[in-house]
Amino acid sequence: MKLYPAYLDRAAQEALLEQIRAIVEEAPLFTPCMPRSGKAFSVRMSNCGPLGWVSDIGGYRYQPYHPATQRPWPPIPPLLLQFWQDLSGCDAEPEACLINYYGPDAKMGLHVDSDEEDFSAPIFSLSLGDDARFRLGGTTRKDPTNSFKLSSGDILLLDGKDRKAYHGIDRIYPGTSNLLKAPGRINLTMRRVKPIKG
Ligand code: MD3
Ligand code: FE
Repeated sequence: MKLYPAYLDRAAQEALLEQIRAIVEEAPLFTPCMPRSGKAFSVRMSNCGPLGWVSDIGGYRYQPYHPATQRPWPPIPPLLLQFWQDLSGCDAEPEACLINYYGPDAKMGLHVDSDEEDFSAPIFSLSLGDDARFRLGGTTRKDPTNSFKLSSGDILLLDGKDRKAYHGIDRIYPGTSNLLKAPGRINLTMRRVKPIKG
């Protein structure tokens, strides 16, 4: 894991946020639910890029279109792809950028990201808005965990053994940032989905 605290200054955060606002106008936030049980997530989501991650009663998967509008996801902003190029050490581009929106009470339980077909590329995470408590464990649920705060403008790269580690968001600290118009947090997570050829 590599943490780049405050990688984006305030001006860059504001510029990126404007681009994310345009994306969620085209591809509105939806409320995913758990496979089988149908229990709603507290986090709302959208995506950009050729593939987007969705979860509904039928399962978790990547698909090229929005589950409600059926339209293709908007492209990943060039600024984000530039950050990926500068930091990821991966020549291939990510196909998916998941946009997670946390209201003040939202959280995300411990899980592993395992719906991708490629695990050699790192996962790239960028935080905007209120601080969050992030928890990272090992490759089994029983492994000990560490937690630390993620703040607006921070970038986190998950590579090596952390790529398949359990992780989650315990809570949001509402009112710790004034970047968004209301309390809450946005996390952008770029992933390589398809195997890298060559
Ligand atoms: C550690 N999102 O969307 S980002 C997710 O802040 C997700 O919204 C959290 O977990 C969020 O799946 C955490 C940081 C992150 C992303 C992927 C990871 C940490 C990770 C994959 C493996 C290990
Ligand atoms: Fe995850």
